[in-house]
Amino acid sequence: MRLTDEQLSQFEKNGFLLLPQFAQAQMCDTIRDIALAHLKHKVPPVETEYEYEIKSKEEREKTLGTGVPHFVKEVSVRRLRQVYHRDIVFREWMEHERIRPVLAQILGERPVITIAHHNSIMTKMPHTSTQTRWHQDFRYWHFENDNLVSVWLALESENSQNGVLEFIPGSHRMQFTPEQFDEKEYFLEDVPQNRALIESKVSHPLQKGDVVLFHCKLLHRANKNMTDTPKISFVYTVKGAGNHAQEGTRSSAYEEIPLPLDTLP
Ligand SMILES: O=C(O)CCC(=O)C(=O)O
Repeated sequence: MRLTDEQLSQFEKNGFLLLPQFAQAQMCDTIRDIALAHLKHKVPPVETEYEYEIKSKEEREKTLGTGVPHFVKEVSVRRLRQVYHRDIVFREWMEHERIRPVLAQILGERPVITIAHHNSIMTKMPHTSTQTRWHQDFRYWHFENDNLVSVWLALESENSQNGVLEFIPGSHRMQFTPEQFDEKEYFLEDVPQNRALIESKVSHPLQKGDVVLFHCKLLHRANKNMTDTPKISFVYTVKGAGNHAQEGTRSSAYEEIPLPLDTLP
């Protein structure tokens, strides 16, 4: 598949692009079944609600990806990390021939999967999940430039009740000051200039098989899950091949997987 010029302009302008009914339902069901088994057994590496909500940014960077922390049995898993190596079904989706040309077009160069960051099954569990506050993924990552895009795949319905993603269109191209963020790099909701911007937020309910591409600087958030059913999604990030991770940072600490370049972007 190739994106139209209009779709590329939409991504450039808004910082995200919805691709309805992009992935086959059967593949989504298989991914979900495998993910549920890994979640049930808390197969490491995982991120827990505890790590996400309580710990400081520095503490979180230290524990992520190192295995199961001692407290993990009692707390809810928020995400399964490093899913590329967990199962061939996960790998096949990330390398799928339908998505590869789209990613090359969006990035304008050869796409490379980063294992260091979003390479995850993301959950919102009933009763235990928390909201994800407004943030830009790029603030937590360390790359030479911002040519990175995340690929979100809905494995079932996602809506305002179970924590669908919300975006601030165009925020990936805006300049912000440090005062607009708290010490954990969340975009403050009680600063007047932020409040005005947050009013422009949008969200699109998703169905199984829908894909959302979003830029690494786009401000986004998600509510907690207020239903009785887990919400499970797949998210992974690709970068342009010419965009290198900074040495000595977590972004450079994991393998990268270049995708085949089928046609010139
Ligand atoms: O909690 C969610 O579903 C949103 C995930 C997210 O924003 C992120 O992982 O960057």
